[in-house]
Amino acid sequence: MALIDIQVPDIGDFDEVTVIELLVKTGDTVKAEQSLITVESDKASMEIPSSHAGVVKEIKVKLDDKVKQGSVVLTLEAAGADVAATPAEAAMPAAAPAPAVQQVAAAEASPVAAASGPVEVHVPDIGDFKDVSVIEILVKPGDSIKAEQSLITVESDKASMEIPSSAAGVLKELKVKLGDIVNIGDLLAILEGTAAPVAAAAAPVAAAQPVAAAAATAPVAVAFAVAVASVAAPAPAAMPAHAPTVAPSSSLPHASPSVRKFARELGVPLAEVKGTGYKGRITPDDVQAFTKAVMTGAIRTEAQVAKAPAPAASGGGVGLDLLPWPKVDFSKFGPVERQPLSRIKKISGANLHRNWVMIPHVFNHDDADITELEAFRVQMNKENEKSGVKLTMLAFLIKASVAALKKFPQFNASLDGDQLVLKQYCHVAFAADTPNGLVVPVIRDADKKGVLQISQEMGELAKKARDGKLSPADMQGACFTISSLGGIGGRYFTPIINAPEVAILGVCKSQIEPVWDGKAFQPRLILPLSLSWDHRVIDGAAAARFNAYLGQILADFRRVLL
Ligand code: CAO
Repeated sequence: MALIDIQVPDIGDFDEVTVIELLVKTGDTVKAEQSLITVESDKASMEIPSSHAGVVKEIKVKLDDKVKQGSVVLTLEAAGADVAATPAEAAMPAAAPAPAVQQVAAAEASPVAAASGPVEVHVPDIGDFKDVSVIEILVKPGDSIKAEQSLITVESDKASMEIPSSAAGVLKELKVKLGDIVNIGDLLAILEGTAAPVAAAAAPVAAAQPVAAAAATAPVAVAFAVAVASVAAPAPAAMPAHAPTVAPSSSLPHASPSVRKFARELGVPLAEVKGTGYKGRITPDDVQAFTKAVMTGAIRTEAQVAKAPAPAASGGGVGLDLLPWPKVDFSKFGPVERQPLSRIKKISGANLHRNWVMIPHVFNHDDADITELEAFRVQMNKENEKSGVKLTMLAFLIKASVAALKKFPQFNASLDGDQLVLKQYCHVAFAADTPNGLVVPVIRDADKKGVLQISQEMGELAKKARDGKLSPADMQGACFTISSLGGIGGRYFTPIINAPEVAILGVCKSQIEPVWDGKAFQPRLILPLSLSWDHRVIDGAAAARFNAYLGQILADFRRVLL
């Protein structure tokens, strides 16, 4: 093991850059090429990689330090073989002279550049970098552009940089879009030139002028960004030979290239992320926290807000315009334990939430007299005790619902845009409570099955549900759902419609109640029914008729035959 100093390699034209992020800490094991710190100038940020693999012994820089080529970043305890193979000095070669010409973007040398007509702006020399992607567009057609104003941001895997305009004028046309891959000389934009290109750009820099010389006369902020990422490569030429102007304030959020990449992979709009890092820089944790907040609905991205209808409070529409979800540290009030939601709960929760928010639910409550039906069920179960199949009240309810669905076809339907899809089949689902959450298996073609067969299939499906063995096919295609809490208790409740169905029947515990028969109160077994229905499809009168009909069938099942 040998201790070696990892130094800042050639960073092009830059004298000094600021350390804005420490990406490793003492004791960390780093790989060769792993980024150690992020440095930043006014127009670019880049990560400084390690030239060796090893363990970080001591970090020699801190946030806000100014560093330049040769500054020691940290001391590394490197493996012997690594040291021998790539001595520190060799791994980060000093700046080689610029490999070739200090190139000027094609248009800058072109005669049109000085005219007041259209001016082409090309990607200037971006050093050794090829195929960098456009990650931000900073201007739009119609904008008045100053010379040197940044037009786009491009990014390689370790550096991001802004590409400035070589001329002033009004932006007529942008020739690149987000995600495009660009290289030196590519046409970026067309300006309606109102002024000559900046002086330095107008005069092409002499061929074979070394970077150092160019830097002395025309340092460009982005130059260093491309210089360091490639350890083995010779130092690249500087960026465009524009004379330096006061850098326009960048609208770019402060984040290192790796954080930008991370955000892009997740689709996070960095401009909306609040940075908690040093001087407001966006850290990977900030991106993660933002993603979590959007996913939990605590915040909405600007794009989501733009898509949503105007908030009701502003009188413009019906957007929910909700407050963020309260963030409470419950442990302040007493001990707590956190449990992750089960997969089923997460999936069903998201579906229930959508259905609750998107469907205008209305609820009808009614009672069915099931005195005779229950007596029949109990009698049948006694007679068929040995068959192994128990007739359940829920199976009768499914059969009764089928009859009601046939009589009121708009209940056996789904909305598809502005069309109602009326189904000619009749699959009925039932909610089943399982240790992992609620699932909704389906009895297919319930209209073609007897109550006994429905009972048997329900038993099998309920067991599969409890064992977590339901297949997606077991839970698809339902026309109508029944949620029975009858075995548990309660009077009425308001179940959430299982979209894209248009109604759901909730059933609670039956009990003996005194019912007036015109002469006296009679003890009758009364089953409470709760029907939730989608008011976009069903009217209140139809819902009341559906419930009443259901009640009649349950009171006298012979009606099913009619
Ligand atoms: N009133 C009174 N008692 C009832 C009843 C009712 N409406 N329905 C069932 N029961 C009684 C039965 O008679 C049976 O009693 P015994 O054990 O004494 O015979 C007991 O409750 C269990 O009934 P069951 O075996 O017929 O089961 P079930 O059909 O009621 O329920 C299933 C099956 C899978 C639906 C149930 O296990 C379940 O998961 N229910 C919860 C559904 C749920 O969570 N819904 C809420 C979703 S939110 O929309």
